[in-house]
Amino acid sequence: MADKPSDKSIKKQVPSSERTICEATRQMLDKARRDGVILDLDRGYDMKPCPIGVESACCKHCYMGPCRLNPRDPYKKVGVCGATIDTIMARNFGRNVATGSASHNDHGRHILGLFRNIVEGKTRDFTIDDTMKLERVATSIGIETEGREIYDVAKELCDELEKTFSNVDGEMPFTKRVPEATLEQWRKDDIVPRGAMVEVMELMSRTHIGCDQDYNNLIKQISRTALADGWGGSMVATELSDIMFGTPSPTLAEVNMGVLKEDHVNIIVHGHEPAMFEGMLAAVGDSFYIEEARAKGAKGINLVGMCCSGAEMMSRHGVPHAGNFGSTEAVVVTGAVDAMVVDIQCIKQGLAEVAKCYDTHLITTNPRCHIEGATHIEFDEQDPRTCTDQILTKAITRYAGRKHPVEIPKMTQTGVHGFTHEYIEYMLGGSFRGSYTPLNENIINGRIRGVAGVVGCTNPKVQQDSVHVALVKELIKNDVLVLQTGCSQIALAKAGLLTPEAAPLAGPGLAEVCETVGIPPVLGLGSCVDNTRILIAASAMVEAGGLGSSLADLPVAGCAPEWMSEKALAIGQYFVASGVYTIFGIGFPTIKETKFHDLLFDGLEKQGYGKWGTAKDPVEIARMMIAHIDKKRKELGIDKSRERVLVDMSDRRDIA
Ligand code: SF4
Ligand code: MSK
Repeated sequence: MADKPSDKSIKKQVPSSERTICEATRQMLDKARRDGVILDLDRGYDMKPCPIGVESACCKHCYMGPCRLNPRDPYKKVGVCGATIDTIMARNFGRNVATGSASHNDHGRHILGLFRNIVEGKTRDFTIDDTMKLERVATSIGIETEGREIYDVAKELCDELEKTFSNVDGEMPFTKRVPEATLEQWRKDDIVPRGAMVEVMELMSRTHIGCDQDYNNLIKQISRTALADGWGGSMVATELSDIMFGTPSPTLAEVNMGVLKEDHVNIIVHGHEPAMFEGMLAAVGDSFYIEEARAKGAKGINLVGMCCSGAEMMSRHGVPHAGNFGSTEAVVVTGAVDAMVVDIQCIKQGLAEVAKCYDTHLITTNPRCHIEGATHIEFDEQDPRTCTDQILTKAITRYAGRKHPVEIPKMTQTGVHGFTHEYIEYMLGGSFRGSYTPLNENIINGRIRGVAGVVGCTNPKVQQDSVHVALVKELIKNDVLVLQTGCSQIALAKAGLLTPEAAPLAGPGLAEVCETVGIPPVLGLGSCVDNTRILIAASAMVEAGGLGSSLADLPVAGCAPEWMSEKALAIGQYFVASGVYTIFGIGFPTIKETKFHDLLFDGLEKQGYGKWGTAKDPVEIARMMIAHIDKKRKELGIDKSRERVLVDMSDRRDIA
């Protein structure tokens, strides 16, 4: 029996099946309740958020306040300083975006630091894995590669990408990948990101009391800071991780809690940066520790991932995945987790309490993320084994002395993961004529209605995974090809939609393409930082021709139906500023019929950008996304082609 947490309790509880559609998580929630352990899924139901905060109608940017405005009559009152509801909402939104952008840029800067250490020969435990990708990325930002030594190119790439963070003027290196018409619009409005540090700094400065108090002006710096994430730090993180650890290609992987093994030492890695996980992957193959584990009665050491670094390692190496953000506390309740090892972002502090209840080692490894009550063993990329060896020793010792009965939900789903923008190009065009033209042609001829990015977190405000799954089913049924990342991808993988066998769930046109090419109707592209793969794929669609000249012309839409983080808001804003209609479920931190809300949900589109949308019901969200895709098809003059639905043999040959 688990040790009960001391004086914590919850007032309201509903049947576990109402908290999640993930059967494994539901089983563990029931067990936690029996064990007297409180999980986030119950805390989330019990918590009643402040209604003023939910609508972003409060300000605590100075201590003349905090000031609360009336969300039902937002123009009746202003803050002590005179700030209006539009200023207050814009500043709050701006600071959310600044934090999200800072998180991804901090991640990207750290990845760049590792890359520099490799280039300068300061670390021997990591290397350059994908030289072809290195050359491709270097070429994309104008670095000459012909006839040069690979480390010479890498050094120049490193110096160039450093500007992503340190530039104080000019344009970020990866903006060279933005379609010309989109980039011109950014130049016209003076929102091309310069360097991430200056963008975040300026946004924080402009949101100080008594500074930028016109939401129309603030939105420009908000967009610039968000673009510094998508076309900056996040893109650096994804591209350099591919270069160092290998560019993913489709691979079969197992998902869900059944990947844990009762007779093995189980180690879960959860977080966002791949370096520590790569270090663990190398260490668990060490015969010394395998023998140690066997000497303690285990059959071996089982390394699995969770959340986004799990999604990344699954895409790249096929490492099994135990579940998304909504299951990270629940998985500990199995009693089978000997160590949960974490790095940065989306790691609930509640894990410390749950881990204590089941004697699981919760181990923090990153100097930027300690957790009170966890053991900190710092991971040093120049000496990874000092950290990973201690983790292995602790996990093996915990296995040998397991005190709690083990109950592992016997559920796994096998799916195809590891799609990239490079692979989409290859799979549709073949190795000799790799191109996005076949994708565009299938959109133009109407077999594929459009493309949707469905991404983001899970949030205990709604039944875990339910909105993701219902939304994606509705989209593919209507011939919309779905690209996925992050915790959303794991939700759909658990629901069995990341297999080619899911093609019959798609509409007739999309199903034809999937069956001919041999792909699922839902393509998993990795972690939340890998949303940049969607940006690059969309840019390639513009370049391939026939679908307009800017990203805003494409028949595409995005959604984060169960979002919860500030990173999600930064991602949403970089998609909107790039030209994409982006819908958030759960709710949105603005008040309807205010000027700032109208700007985000309508005005930006009139200026030539994308726009925000919000709805809670998955079918309603799908309807909004499809209506937007159809609107773009009409503007492109390709709306008539969808009238042809029958596909004959010659059509089939054309699909591939
Ligand atoms: Fe109130 Fe203005 Fe201070 Fe905000 S900045 S807390 S609205 S006085
Ligand atoms: S981990 S930001 S819950 S996707 Fe990237 Fe998942 Fe959202 Fe965190």
